Amino acid sequence: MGDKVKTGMSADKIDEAYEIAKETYSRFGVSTEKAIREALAVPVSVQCWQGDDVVGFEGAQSLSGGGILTTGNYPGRARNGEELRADAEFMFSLVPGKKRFSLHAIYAETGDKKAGRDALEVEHFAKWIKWSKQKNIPLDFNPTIFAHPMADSGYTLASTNSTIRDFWIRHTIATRKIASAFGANQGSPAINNIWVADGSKDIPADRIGPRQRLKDALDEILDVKLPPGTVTDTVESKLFGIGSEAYVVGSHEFYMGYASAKKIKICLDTGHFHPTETIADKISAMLLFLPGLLIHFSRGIRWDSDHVPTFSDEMRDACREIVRSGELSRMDIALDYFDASINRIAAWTIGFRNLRKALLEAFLEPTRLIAEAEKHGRFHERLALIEEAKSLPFSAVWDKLCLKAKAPIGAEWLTRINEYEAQVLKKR
Ligand code: RNT
Ligand code: ZN
Repeated sequence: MGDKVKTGMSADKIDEAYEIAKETYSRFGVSTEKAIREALAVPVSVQCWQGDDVVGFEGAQSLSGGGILTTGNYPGRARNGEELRADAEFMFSLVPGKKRFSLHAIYAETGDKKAGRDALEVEHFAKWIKWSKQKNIPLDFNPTIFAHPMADSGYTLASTNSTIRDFWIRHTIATRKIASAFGANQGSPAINNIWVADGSKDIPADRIGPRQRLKDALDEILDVKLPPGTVTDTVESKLFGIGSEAYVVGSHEFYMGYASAKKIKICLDTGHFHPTETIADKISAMLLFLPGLLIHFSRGIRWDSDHVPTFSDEMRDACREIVRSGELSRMDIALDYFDASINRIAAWTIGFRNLRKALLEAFLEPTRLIAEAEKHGRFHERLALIEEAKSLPFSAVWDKLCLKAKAPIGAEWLTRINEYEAQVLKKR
């Protein structure tokens, strides 16, 4: 590494800057104390798959299929449960606020015996459950309906082949049961997020048939009754994937209809829409018709490329809408990306810290004053306040949040990453 980032700003200095910021915000009617408390309390579910490039523990060497792709071969990929848990634990020490951890079915640890995806049981996740208890980090879950011979045709739950369709129905029911066991164990429901890559590379003749089959399969899966309050079912739409450029069965409109009819939550992934389409404005519209939303924060560059999300207008707008809606309790916030070309723990940390920052910024917005101006038709005031808010001393409050949460201040965490890289990752 070249010049080191100067670290170790003293707590005194942070407090000094914070006191000034606190006063500035209070002139806009905002309590920084409350904003810090609220921002830290929002659980952020971290995707385990950034740690190993979505490979999993079934013996695969790389991710294949499903219309998603990791590129890069930065050294240090976690190769088993022990390494992935150790890396995640280290990452958790670098990021402030409440955490959850999201697993995929391919992260089952079945020991010497192989278990088919349709035969997975909660015992295959015993190590994860034990770890989650020890660390007090609740788990979320995902069926893995890709990277498998039964997914090679490009169709799974929407397949015309009933052997294939039934296999994935059994798999997804199994994952709901596992998620439900997580939920019963941890005192908060575990999400089971259903995403299927089904679709067609080129223009299909039949668009409605696969959608009918997907609907029927989902009904079969979701009609299995599980103990109430243990699992949150979500369905994730997509616009296109690699190999499904022309048609995706589980499109936004499909799931919008399905989820509102079925009264389940939808997952909005920021990378799953047209390149200029963002999700912020969808939140309030969808909340009126659905029990809630799961957000996957990702970053597409030109396509759904799953880069590390930056502290972008897109992310900040979405967080503002999440907070402004006053419906946080109906929302689940998660990260979903996988970059194999950079230090994976840094990738996790950057995305997480950005998201926590954007949440803090949303809680710090002088929303009351802005809404007041709007109510009275004083739109120049509304615009002026929105613009003023952008240059309030946000970073002083962010530093204070990190201090409170005992997370590294500023870029201090980079030094720790470099040490971990030298001591652990490079030796793999
Ligand atoms: C893929 C979806 C999905 C996956 C994970 C690995 O485009 O976003 O959420 O990223 O299931
Ligand atoms: Zn996603």
